[in-house]
Amino acid sequence: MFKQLFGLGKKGEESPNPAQTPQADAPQSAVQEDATGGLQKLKSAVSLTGKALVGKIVSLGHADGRLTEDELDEIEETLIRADVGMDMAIEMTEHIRKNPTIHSQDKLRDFLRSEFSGILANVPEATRLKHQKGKLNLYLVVGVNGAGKTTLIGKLANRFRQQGEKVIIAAGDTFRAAAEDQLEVWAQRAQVDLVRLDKADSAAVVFEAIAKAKAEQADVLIIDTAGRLQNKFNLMEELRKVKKIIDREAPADIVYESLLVIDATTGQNALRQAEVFHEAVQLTGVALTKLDSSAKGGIIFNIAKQYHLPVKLVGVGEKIDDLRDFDPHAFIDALFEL
Ligand SMILES: Nc1nc2c(ncn2[C@@H]2O[C@H](COP(=O)(O)OP(=O)(O)OP(=O)(O)O)[C@@H](O)[C@H]2O)c(=O)[nH]1
Ligand SMILES: [Mg+2]
Repeated sequence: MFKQLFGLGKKGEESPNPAQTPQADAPQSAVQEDATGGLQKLKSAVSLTGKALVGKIVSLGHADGRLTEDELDEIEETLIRADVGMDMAIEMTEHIRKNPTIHSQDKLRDFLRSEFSGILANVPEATRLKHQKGKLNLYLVVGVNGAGKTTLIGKLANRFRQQGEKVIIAAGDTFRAAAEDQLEVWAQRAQVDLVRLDKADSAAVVFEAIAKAKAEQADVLIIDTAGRLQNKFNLMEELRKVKKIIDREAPADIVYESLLVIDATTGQNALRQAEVFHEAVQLTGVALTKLDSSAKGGIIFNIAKQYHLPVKLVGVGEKIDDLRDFDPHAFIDALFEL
């Protein structure tokens, strides 16, 4: 089911030259292949989780004989710490406890690999970010403050612009004074158009942005939103309004995604927000950021198992090229490559 490899953006430093022209022969798909530098970056991002999760558990395996109760407890704790979720941690440890034939290092590794692969294979939707040439591709980006929304938008905008697409980003976070300026910096870096309206609410910004996207036949519109308002109720009300404007104003045949941005370093806590956001905007997927600085990448299994939401994008650094499409196989390979 999951055939594609991580689609890798071009590897390199942030573009130092804003006047750089887009590559005329860039691939048309949302996914770019680059099997060298890009994959290396992913591997090093996943390696923190790999060592803390797979490395730790496998190291407890025995050449012969059974795991002790203390060692089994340590396996359970390791799974919990990596944020795979309490239920999964208990279930997996129980399975290991009952099956002494898998208490060797090799067998433990095989068991973990097949469990983790199975969980990701069960996510119902394809993991690839939806994208279609010739249509308006609209991405609404939501998540708690500091999760990495604005950065993700900059990276994504840059990727599509490099592929020769017309991209507009909309400063829908009108609550925090500096938010629009921050998005403006990203618009310049990515060399894309920005819609910002000072002293307006986000629904008005989104209205304007959709009107511009239609008038200019844009290929991509990405909408930034606030991570915090006066309170959670107001935030969700605002997001609902934004969603209503999209439903009303966008062309009927748009390609649409509502992406929840989750900070991999805060793991489990951020995940609890998923339901609230889902209720407001009907999420279609997750972008997991800061994988490069987290040993809690096990959250990916938790998201898949509990929320049945596909992880579509992974942030592996702060730079403009540090974005990867999520591919379960490549993620598992990286996780087990120690
Ligand atoms: N290491 C690392 N840092 C990241 C990544 N993505 C974002 N960041 C950093 O996380 C911090 C917060 O990112 P923002 O994009 O401002 O987050 P936000 O969700 O827009 O925050 P609010 O606007 O406050 O709601 C910044 O310092 C980013 O550089 C990533 O993939 N890896
Ligand atoms: Mg922001």
